[in-house]
Amino acid sequence: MKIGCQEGLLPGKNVFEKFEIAKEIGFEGIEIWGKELLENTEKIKEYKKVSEKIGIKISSICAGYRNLLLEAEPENREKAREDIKKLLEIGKDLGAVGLILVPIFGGPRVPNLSPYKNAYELERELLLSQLPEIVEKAEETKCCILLEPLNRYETHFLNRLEQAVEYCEKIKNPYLKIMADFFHMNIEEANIAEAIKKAGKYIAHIHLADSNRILPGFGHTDFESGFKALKEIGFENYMILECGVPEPRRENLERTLKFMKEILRKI
Ligand code: LER
Ligand code: MN
Repeated sequence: MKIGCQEGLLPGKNVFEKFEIAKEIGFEGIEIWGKELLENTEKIKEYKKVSEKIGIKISSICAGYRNLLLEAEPENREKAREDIKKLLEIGKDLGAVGLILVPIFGGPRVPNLSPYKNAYELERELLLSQLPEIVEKAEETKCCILLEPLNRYETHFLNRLEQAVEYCEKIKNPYLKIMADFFHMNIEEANIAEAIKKAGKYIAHIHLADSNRILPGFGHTDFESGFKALKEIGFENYMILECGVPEPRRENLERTLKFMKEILRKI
């Protein structure tokens, strides 16, 4: 298992400094935000150059596309699909494992057409009707679509890993995978380790935060049983920090990395 960090958590005035600090701390990958990559192609070149020069990989791209796949307006959904496909191309160029995809934030935006179909039923079908097009691009670029379940306060749609597994099983393409976020799992899963084991073959990426969404080791989440489950499923990809970092930033990032490495040594 490789441990990394989202770019935004790192101290440093620019991309070069941030990547340099990440390398010095001992991180093995950096997750970047997708929005700027779509707006400025120079940024893609910069990430590529810096990551090669410093010798630290771009693990993944976090969202950044316009709109959402489950919006009510077809033109908005089309823009989302267009950007997702562009980001997959960029992900290929940068060697990222995948692009994180949240189908919808908040409540439903499509109407409740009961008794024909309620909003949730329509959303499920809407997602299934759009996934083949983007997963085909994921396969072509070898950059996975990483479905991310979020807690109930952030989305009504995918809250638990088992719900994301359903889409992987229906689409049946190895480039449609799941990312499991410890912060969301801590709220939604009855048992994090069991949820990881059940979704095992589809998990390709991890987000790490403690119960209070601060660095692991600063809250009360039991990382040991979760990491054990990841080891059991043979997970070898990135676990990326996505959380608040109290000051002093660098020292606390170092402290968390040590905390996680100790757990990994123990299990
Ligand atoms: C949002 O809470 C989250 O976990 C992000 O990874 C969504 O892209
Ligand atoms: Mn996350």
